[in-house]
Amino acid sequence: MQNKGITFIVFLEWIVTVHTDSDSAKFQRLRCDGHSCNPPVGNLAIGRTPVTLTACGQNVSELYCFYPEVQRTPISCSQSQCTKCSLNQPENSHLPSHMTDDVFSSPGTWWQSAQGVLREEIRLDFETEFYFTHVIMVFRSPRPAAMVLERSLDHGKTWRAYKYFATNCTATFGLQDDLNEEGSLCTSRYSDPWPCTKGEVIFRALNPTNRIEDPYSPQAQALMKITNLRLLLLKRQDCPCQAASGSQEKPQRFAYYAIYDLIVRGSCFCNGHAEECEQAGSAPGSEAAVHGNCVCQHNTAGRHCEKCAPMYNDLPWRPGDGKTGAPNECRRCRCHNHAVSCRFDHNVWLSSGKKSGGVCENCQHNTDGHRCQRCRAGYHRDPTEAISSPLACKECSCNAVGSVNGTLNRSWKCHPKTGFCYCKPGVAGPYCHHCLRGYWGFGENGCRPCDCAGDCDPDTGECRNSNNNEQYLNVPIGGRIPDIIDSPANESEDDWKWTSEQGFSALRHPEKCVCKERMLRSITDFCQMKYAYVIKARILSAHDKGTHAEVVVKVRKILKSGKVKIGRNNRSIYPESWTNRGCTCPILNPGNDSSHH
Ligand SMILES: *[C@@H]1O[C@H](CO)[C@@H](O)[C@H](O)[C@H]1NC(C)=O
Ligand SMILES: *[C@@H]1O[C@H](CO)[C@@H](O)[C@H](O)[C@H]1NC(C)=O
Ligand SMILES: *[C@@H]1O[C@H](CO)[C@@H](O)[C@H](O)[C@H]1NC(C)=O
Ligand SMILES: *[C@@H]1O[C@H](CO)[C@@H](O)[C@H](O)[C@H]1NC(C)=O
Ligand SMILES: *[C@@H]1O[C@H](CO)[C@@H](O)[C@H](O)[C@H]1NC(C)=O
Ligand SMILES: *[C@@H]1O[C@H](CO)[C@@H](O)[C@H](O)[C@H]1NC(C)=O
Ligand SMILES: *[C@@H]1O[C@H](CO)[C@@H](O)[C@H](O)[C@H]1NC(C)=O
Ligand SMILES: [Ca+2]
Repeated sequence: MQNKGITFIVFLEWIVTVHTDSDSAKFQRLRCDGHSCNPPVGNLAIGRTPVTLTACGQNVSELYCFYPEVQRTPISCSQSQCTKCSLNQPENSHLPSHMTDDVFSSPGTWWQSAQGVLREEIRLDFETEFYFTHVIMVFRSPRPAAMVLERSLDHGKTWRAYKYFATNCTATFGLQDDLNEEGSLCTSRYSDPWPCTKGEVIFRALNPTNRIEDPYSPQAQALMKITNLRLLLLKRQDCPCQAASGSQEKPQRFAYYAIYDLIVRGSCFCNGHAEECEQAGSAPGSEAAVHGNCVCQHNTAGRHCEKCAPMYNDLPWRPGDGKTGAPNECRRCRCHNHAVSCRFDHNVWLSSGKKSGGVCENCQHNTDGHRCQRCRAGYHRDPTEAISSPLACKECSCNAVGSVNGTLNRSWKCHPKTGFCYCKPGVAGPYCHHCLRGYWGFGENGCRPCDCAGDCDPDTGECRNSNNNEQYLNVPIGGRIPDIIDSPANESEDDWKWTSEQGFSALRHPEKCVCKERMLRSITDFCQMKYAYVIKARILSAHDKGTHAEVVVKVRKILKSGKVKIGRNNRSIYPESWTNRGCTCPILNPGNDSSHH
């Protein structure tokens, strides 16, 4: 009584759930929400026609005989009956499709082989992979004395046996009988000639001897995934009544295989990422059929949700965990609205400490990088636009005469973050369009240093004496050799917003300039470069003049000399411009012996 009550409640619940849910897609999503999920199990054979080698009456109509009643005891054999079969007469045809029609709406239909066949084959081909759980067959003829149930995972190229069936496993297949040895590949359980009709054969892919906890684990898949199922009928056997009753009919008229029903239970295969499937390609359109194309959830894609959706490859794909219920969803890549797909890159994944492996594909809007997080060469961030804006990157606008390509990356026209151009020697300004203070003669080779300690006319080079009372800042002794480093883009920050045409001094605006140390190499390296002057000098002092530095040195050795004669005495020098990236920085370690150009 108690049990019946529970069954009734469960049934009622099911009815209520199904009927109150108007939006089935929403319902599906809820079921999959935060959980691994899978489509319901159904009869895979419905709507799919098995292939057999023969059918009764395929050429000419055949007369055949049978025992009509289910025989439980050998003593009570009924009288055999005889009738004819013909494929040309619908009422007398017994087609392969009669095995898989609906047991309830079309009861009592069956497939029958041609008479006298020794070997038959019943094959069920699926358009894609399915998860097979068990098969039930109901024979009309006596069950075969020997047969094999096989499956293929490669659309019929190779086959593996699920189970051997024989009246005597050792004699027929050389295998142990699973009645004697649990888990054996062969059984005699379903090979008895009794009953002579309506004898069943049942096989389960998952039985108590091969327990599997996670139905999506590789072992479970190896066992349950199929693209084809076939039954090889290898040996007929007669109904014992034939001999017992001394039938008058020719034995040949009983010599065939016949099957009422072939029920293949299983489900669409979705790796734990779908609750619903739809028709796959040329597959059967029947409403009752189990369809093969998963309606993927958890940001997965593919017929079997076997990969992540195009924009969701930040983590490696994994199947849902049927044991713990973990959905193992695919995670969206961060591409800042500049890409529609990403791929998973194992090296990126490893270098991120297994946190993120997504690499955006085909970054649009002149962006670049794994996450489309920076501007591509020739473009720079527009600080007034958000990184996710299509206008986030602006084309570099550099003076063609005064600028060169980047030094850190030859393909850069301007700094990708600031937009500052890379200037030729002696040239300054964010677009490299004028001479640095203390330099003159803007042209193809940049600007030349003034032939005087102070400033000079930028066009004529004529010295000015107006800088005598200018304030000098002392460069700290032992300071680091500064440069702008190519810091990783930080798209969350609108850094460096200055608009001034002036470059900035690292001393006066330490927050605007990022500096890094750079070792000066051997003096002979400088001699091989294109520099006009190479001297070895002792630095006496250095002064920050805002746009450039003035360094007073004692010249010790002249290795290469240009137009202007350099004596071995105290002298002011003006190192090459560093304003080309927005900052000017002293480059020497004052007080130390250094080489300089
Ligand atoms: C039916 O006819 C085909 C060719 O016409 C022949 O190969 C086949 O053996 C015949 N089958 C039977 C059961 O007679
Ligand atoms: C099965 O066949 C083997 C050898 O052919 C025989 O020894 C054995 O007795 C048979 N078993 C049964 C149950 O008939
Ligand atoms: C230079 O930049 C381009 C584009 O931003 C990049 O593909 C390339 O790898 C960079 N080269 C080096 C040496 O950093
Ligand atoms: C500067 O960059 C452009 C475009 O990338 C390239 O064609 C040119 O050869 C580069 N020049 C130098 C000197 O590297
Ligand atoms: C990026 O900027 C934010 C906000 O200023 C800061 O918290 C974060 O540490 C920065 N990240 C990097 C890699 O510099
Ligand atoms: C060079 O400068 C040093 C330090 O300022 C000074 O002691 C020295 O006399 C100067 N020598 C010449 C030749 O001016
Ligand atoms: C000169 O520079 C070298 C290398 O950086 C350093 O080891 C040495 O101490 C410096 N000498 C003086 C006098 O600062
Ligand atoms: Ca049937």
